[in-house]
Amino acid sequence: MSTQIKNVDAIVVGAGFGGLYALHHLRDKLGLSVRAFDGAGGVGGTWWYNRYPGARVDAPSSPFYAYTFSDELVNEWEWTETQTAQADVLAYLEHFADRFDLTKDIQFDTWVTDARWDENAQRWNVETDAGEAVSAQFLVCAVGALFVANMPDYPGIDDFAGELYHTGRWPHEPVSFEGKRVGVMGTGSSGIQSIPEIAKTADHVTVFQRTPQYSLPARNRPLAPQELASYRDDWDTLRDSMFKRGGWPFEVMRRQAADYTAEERHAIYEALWDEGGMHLAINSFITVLMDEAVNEEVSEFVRGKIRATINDPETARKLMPDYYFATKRLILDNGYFETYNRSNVSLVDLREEPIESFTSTSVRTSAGEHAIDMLVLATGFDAVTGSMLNLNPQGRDGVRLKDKWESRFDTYLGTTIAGFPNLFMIHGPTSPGVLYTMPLGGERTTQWIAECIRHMREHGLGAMEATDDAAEIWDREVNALADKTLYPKTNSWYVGANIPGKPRQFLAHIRGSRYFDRLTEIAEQGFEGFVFEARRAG
Ligand code: N01
Repeated sequence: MSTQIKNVDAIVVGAGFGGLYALHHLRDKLGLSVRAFDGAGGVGGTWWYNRYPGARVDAPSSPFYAYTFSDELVNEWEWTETQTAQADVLAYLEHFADRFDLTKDIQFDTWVTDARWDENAQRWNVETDAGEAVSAQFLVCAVGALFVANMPDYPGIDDFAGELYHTGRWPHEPVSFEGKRVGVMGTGSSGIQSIPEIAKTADHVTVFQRTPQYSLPARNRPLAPQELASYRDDWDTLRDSMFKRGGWPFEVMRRQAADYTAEERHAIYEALWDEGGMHLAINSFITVLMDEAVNEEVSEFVRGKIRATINDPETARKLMPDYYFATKRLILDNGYFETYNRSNVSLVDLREEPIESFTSTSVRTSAGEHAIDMLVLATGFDAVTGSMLNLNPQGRDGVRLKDKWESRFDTYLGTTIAGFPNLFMIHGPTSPGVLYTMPLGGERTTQWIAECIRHMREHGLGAMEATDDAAEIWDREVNALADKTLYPKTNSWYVGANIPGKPRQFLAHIRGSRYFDRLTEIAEQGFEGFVFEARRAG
């Protein structure tokens, strides 16, 4: 057990994009003493774990899926592709940690096992699985929105004796598919990115699909040096646009579908499809995520593209998505649908042929037995809330987060929780988190947290806490925004529908730029919605 308590100003949990920046900013810009912990063996967070074949940023990335605050960093890092591969993102984060001398303040391979608020001392007491005790005035949770693996619970799955991997916990050693019959369960981003890669060398791939997906062509390509140079030359303007436009610098078309003929609309969809990336979703028509008829037209356009790609009509039928286009997290692929034309790939539709059990060598469905040597679970995560609940901090009056969040994930501004003073979350529930550019979101959230801390220090304050009223109003506001869209109507991880028993709640703020303006206003106007306690002596 721990013997000596180490005191620092702030503890950061997590060393991914958010945690690394928090450590840098709070330590080097605000002058705090900071200790960071991560259960992984190195920096990177999600990029340390998700090293499955084909893993790439599932958004238009280079050079925008990166930190924006340092011109030097922007100018010195050579991005090579438009859709950055996992190894390159990880190398970038390792470079970032070296460049800003961060690793000396991070303890890797260390899990925070407990975090308790001490009301008298106005501090967080943290314990780790290394037997240490650390105390800090501030606890910054950068624990990752997509971290806690969702492991399916089919009868007999533990009896499966072949190789078993989850894409979100991929081994660091090479995994060979050669000569193997591989089952892949799950067709979200991880499944759709990995299936074409696995199929290149596996003897056979059987895809177990529960929900067919809309996936758009990523059109990944090398990033020409002159293209990167032009981004750098124009960096100030681009960064400004990222701030104004939901995290990406691209101009969004604000056109209405009704102003165009059916033929013109179709030509628009074709052009956006050819352009690739997320353009069809964000640049077709302004109401695509609100108007069922517009959404259905785009949905049908994508279904047509899938039909035209797949040779076997029966496979094409099983691949037809039937939820509102873009209301699950959009997927960008590199040859996913084409992969079904290979002779070594077959598709099992779990809605027609549910899984009944596993044996040591096979998956048994209602229609028969599928022999496999390896099972790849691309079944996703207990998203947005899972890792905070894992940490399960204990706030005021001994209340644990698991109890506080039993039926609703209430926060104030997605960064703080009533009853948990001086605790801040990066990408918490009801922040724009997963709908925004995550590195930039992490930067802006951290800068706001730093403003809170600066304010407290300047005014001799010991504790800052959201009020219940503010949290309630915030919850209503975030929901009202989401309810104007089709998002909440779809069963997705955005609403927690992928985890049996999880309370249904839309977990993201859908207007990133408005959200960050609001954070700024709240700081400028004296932190409305928070109560402060004076700093106690001692
Ligand atoms: O997980 P998902 P993911 N039986 O939840 C199915 C980010 N990401 O890891 O749709 C059978 O999207 C489930 O079916 P259904 C990105 O934001 C980023 O792919 O729930 N199937 C679905 O098909 C992404 O959105 C990057 O019906 C089961 C799949 O498994 C998020 O992470 C890369 C099942 C899970 O899809 C999550 O993506 C990858 C069961 N019991 C991911 N349970 C990069 O940027 C679940 N499924 C690198």
